[in-house]
Amino acid sequence: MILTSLQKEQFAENGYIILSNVLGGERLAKLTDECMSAWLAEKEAFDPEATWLQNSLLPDIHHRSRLVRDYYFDGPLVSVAEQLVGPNIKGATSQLTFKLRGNTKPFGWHQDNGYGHLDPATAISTLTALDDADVENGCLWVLPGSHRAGQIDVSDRLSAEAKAAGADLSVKVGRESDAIPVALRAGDAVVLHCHLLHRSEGNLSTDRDRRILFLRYADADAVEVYNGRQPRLGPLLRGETCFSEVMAYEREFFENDETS
Ligand SMILES: O=C(O)CCC(=O)C(=O)O
Repeated sequence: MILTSLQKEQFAENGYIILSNVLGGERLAKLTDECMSAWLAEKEAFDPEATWLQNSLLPDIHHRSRLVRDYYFDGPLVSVAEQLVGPNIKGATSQLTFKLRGNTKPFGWHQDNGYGHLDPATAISTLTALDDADVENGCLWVLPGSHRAGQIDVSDRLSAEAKAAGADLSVKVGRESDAIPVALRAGDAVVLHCHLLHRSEGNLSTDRDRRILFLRYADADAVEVYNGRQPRLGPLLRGETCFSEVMAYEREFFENDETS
């Protein structure tokens, strides 16, 4: 997928772009089915007392779905990452963020580089909609241009205990009225700069789920600032890396991929 110069300018200016029809047809339907099966096998029903991690997140979905793995490792978003991040790319996160009907909990304003501070701060998050998403069923809201202010310090909330308890790293924003909802059709994706402030409301629809496949891509040499600057481990997808542990990471998926 080749970005136009306008799309690259919009990404630089606003901190996000929307890509239409990244996935579609039978491929989208089958991938959604694989994700839903993984979700139902592992997750409990929504509990208003539970954390976001418990209610709304299933990590490492590429370990559980062959179609997600293909899309994460070699789909159109990898080429988008090369154009926005650079020639050396690793996968930094794969997860489902599902707000099924009845999951009414919002997720406050945050930067993805707050939850996982990587250096260089060039990582992108891609959120592919598996359902149509709009204000009623809990689509994302963004604060255009907010990425240009850089990293917000949330390090006081980053202890291991706080993280294990699903720390809330949300922040207050000054110009909430500038926020805009990002409505997506199923198969569209929104790409976020790692400093862009975004949030979502709960799913207030009674008959529509809001399922997102969340994939994060980073420079292949990116390190975890919150973790003694250890290299972020993730599959090397394009180019090269100076870290042998990244080079070796999940090689089994490339060399002998028989799981489904
Ligand atoms: O899925 C959502 O509603 C919000 C997800 C999100 O913003 C994130 O995971 O960074």
